[in-house]
Amino acid sequence: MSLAEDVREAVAVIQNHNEVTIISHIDADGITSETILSLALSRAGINTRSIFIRQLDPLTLHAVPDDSQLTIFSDLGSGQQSLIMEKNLFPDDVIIVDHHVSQPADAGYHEVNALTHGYEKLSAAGVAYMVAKELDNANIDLAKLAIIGNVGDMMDREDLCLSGPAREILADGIGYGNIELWERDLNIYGISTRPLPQALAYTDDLLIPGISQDLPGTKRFLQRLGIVPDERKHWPVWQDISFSEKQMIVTAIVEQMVAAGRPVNRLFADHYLFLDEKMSQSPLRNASEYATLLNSCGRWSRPALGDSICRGDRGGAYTEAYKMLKNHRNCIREVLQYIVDTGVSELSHILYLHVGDRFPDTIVGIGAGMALSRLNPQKPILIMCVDQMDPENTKVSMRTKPDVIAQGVNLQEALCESAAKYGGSGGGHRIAAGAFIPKTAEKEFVYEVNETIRRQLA
Ligand SMILES: [Mn+2]
Repeated sequence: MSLAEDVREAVAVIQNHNEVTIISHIDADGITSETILSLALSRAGINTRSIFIRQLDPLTLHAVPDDSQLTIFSDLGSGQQSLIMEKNLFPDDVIIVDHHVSQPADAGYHEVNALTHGYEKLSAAGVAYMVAKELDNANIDLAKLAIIGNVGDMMDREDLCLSGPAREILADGIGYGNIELWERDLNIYGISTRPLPQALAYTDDLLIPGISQDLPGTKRFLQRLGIVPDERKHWPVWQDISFSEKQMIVTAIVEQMVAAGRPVNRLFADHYLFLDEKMSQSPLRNASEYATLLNSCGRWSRPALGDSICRGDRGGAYTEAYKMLKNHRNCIREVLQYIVDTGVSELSHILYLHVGDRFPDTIVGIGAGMALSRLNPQKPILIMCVDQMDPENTKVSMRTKPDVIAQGVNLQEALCESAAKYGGSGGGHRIAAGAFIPKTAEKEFVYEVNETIRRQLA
């Protein structure tokens, strides 16, 4: 069966039910998946309730109800089908909407999984959107949320644009009129709210001589081009400067890169802007900052707040989510600074560090990903921290760069294989993955992962 056929089958099952429970993941992709599904279903007259979980495992299984007529798992579930079987749900009462590696069980649940069909660049929100659109074509207003989910899961990072089915969803949103595509614009993060010097200096995808990781240098660079802070000492943001100013900056950057013999292939990326959001200083104005705001809600145990934002609450929920975002950014900065200051240990094929219980385990991986550009981006980074749910366990996060993936590295496989050897479990994606292992296995585990990465590169 094709992905479209799986979508149609799922919709037929949904239409046989009038009560649905949606179990979804707490990150931006999980939150947007949940909002897309619950809005589309309620528009079709189906009652829904939603439950967010950090991951589906024996500890969270109790959150899955036994009484519901239909349970939809979104952005999780594909890899936990034998676990779901413990709930003794009827196969026709379970739908899995996911994009993680699938481990089908005998139960024969209805599974709609992008990855199973070879679409590596389509997240769960994209699959959820396909289900919503199949339910009713009028749901194309939800394409915006699907784009946020895809960007949140970094589906655009390797190619620096969305591709495949995600690109078709983008076309729906542009056609509907709430999305604007800025094609091949400068590849920086924070185009709506981040002061330009910070956006240029701290985008970790770029290595611009005299600019990257050099804030004073970046300010001098901008000043030389006549771009200066206003009378209140506020620097402009990328989205607000004029086209000619952008051209001037890009030309100067290209010149500096070429002079230094650096490749310019990662200098340009697509940006997705939302025309129905406030124009000035709103993190909801573009997809990647919107995704960060949702992640901050989820990572700090308020995923339902993110859902309210996705449903359009720009009052109390927004004020609160904005505070979460500020706090989230500060904490990630602390993790990043700690990793850079402390330094990492280096093995033949990975970098690693244990940060203890200094930081919430939900943001350590994000900080690690950002620290990578300031360390040795040629080697994947492995960060360990205490599992806050169970201090006898260690949470492991790994991050790497697209060019390392291109050489054959797969962090999801490396962590799953290695964790299984010590009675732990892992999951995630080739470029970013996580695992839980017994604390006692830490030392051996790090060497095991290093070996696995070495084999992958061989
Ligand atoms: Mn996802």
